[in-house]
Amino acid sequence: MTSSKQLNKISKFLSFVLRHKPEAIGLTLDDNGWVNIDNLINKSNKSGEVSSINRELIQEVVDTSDKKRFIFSDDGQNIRANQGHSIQVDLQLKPVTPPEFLYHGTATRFLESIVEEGLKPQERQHVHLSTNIETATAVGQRYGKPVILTIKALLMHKQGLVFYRSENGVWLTDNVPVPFLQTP
Ligand code: HQG
Repeated sequence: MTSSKQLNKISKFLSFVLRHKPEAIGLTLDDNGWVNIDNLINKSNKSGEVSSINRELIQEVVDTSDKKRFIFSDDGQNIRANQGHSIQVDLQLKPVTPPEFLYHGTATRFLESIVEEGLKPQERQHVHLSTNIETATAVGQRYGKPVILTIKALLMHKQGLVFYRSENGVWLTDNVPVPFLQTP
């Protein structure tokens, strides 16, 4: 068994490469965010950023990922991140109707700006929202004292704003204008 610390390190490395900077190890993602697994393994091992990655380890990371961050293609040859990209990829997600409310966890220090300009995707392709407050709290905690914003998602949808849900259940939208935000 690989230690959870080791798996976490590989997971973070895969997030970095598959969401943000494939070129850091000489990789290119295809238009839909996929990369060939053998190529990923070769380039990762040459990079010296992680020690001896192999298919079994990647499988273990995928299987144990609490948020199901990665997915294999049907033929098992390729892998991609399910969401969270800062680089331009087309995940071919279909618009879906959201529940009445969704949640976004952020840090209190961002609130002033958020209530003025709404939620923006910042470096990523979308604003990330969740159906549950626990997940939102954990996300917000990464940046400081967490605060949970309630998003009037169904109302946004009714007014023509589009929502997607990633393979791993994260809700995505382009931005959340101020009128649809509720602070605690
Ligand atoms: C904030 C995790 C000031 C926003 C989670 C957030 C997620 C503003 C930060 C995924 C703002 C961006 C994404 C505005 C937004 N003014 N601050 N107008 N609009 N912000 O990391 O949502 O564990 O890009 O509130 O599960 O925190 O990494 O987004 O605090 O799905 O797999 O700007 O990351 O997944 O931060 O997290 P991020 P996020 P993983």
